Amino acid sequence: MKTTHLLPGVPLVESPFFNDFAEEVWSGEELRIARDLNENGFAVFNFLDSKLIEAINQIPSDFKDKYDWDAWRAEKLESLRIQDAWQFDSRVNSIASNPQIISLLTSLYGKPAFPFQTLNFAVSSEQSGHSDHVHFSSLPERFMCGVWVAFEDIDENNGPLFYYPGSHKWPSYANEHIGVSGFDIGNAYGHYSKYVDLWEALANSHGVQKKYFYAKAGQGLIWASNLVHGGSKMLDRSRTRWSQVTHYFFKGCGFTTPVANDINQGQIYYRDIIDISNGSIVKNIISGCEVNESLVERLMPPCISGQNLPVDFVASKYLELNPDVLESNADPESHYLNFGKIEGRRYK
Ligand SMILES: O=C(O)CCC(=O)C(=O)O
Repeated sequence: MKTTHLLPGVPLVESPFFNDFAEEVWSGEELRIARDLNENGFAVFNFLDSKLIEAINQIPSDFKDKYDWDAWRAEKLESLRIQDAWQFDSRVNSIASNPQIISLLTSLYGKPAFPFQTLNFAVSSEQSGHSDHVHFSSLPERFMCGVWVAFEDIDENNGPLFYYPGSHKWPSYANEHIGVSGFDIGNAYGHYSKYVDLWEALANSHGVQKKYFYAKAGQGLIWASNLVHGGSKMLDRSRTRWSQVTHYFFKGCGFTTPVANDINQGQIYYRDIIDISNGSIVKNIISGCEVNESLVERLMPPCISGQNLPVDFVASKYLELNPDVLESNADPESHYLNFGKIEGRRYK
């Protein structure tokens, strides 16, 4: 019996029936990638893009003055990254919108893939182990993935990407599991560290060893939305670790930020999401039915929407300290509350 149609709300690569249909659906390199994603939650591949060599050779020199190296060297800044450089750099956009990657992801997940966010790193993010699921997720869940590509060779000294193989199979825990209600979210946004503790404890309890990706320039890695991964410390701070990550969603889903949701109390923050490849807004659609407009981009809780900004927060200073936010034309206050606060960005 064909089983592919039984769970349209589960990505094909994460289907419980994966082994029944994998060889019928994919072959060759696609089958190898599908198997790696299914078993380990990540797959390594050679990223072939006409603009990649150009990006590898030119982005470091073109972008280097956009980062605050002094603050980073003084350890006042956790990382050096530019969010959504696709808006002003065609090479970043071309890597994000690579047609082979979009078609590969579409085939692996069974819904049309589209890129919605880029991050260009000059050094490792030094982010602790995390699942992207809490930052941006789909409804139904798991229709999200990251595609990371190295712009230079990476070893243990310049902050390799790390991951816990198989962690994508753990439940995708959300606020209701860690005992956080809409009330807690509305009063403080300090619960993110509970997730970090949880992921670390899960890795210990499952006895899963952290693995490192010592990538060569031009190698890419796809990670599943719930794979616990992060960026290692830059042991040699005189070096760089140029890389780009693009996050993808899939059409025919809702797009949300679970860390701000209290689903059981009807608090779900659906987002307007832009398809980088053509600049259009992708509708929130669940099981073929469009999510009511009045639910999309509703106000976030006070701590996220602006009322609980730190008293000494000055928008112009935040933009000065975070040039990538300035470049992206994002609203500084909502950027800080939605991302900067969790990421530990400087505002003074
Ligand atoms: O490149 C890195 O250091 C990690 C990036 C990452 O974890 C992410 O974008 O979710």
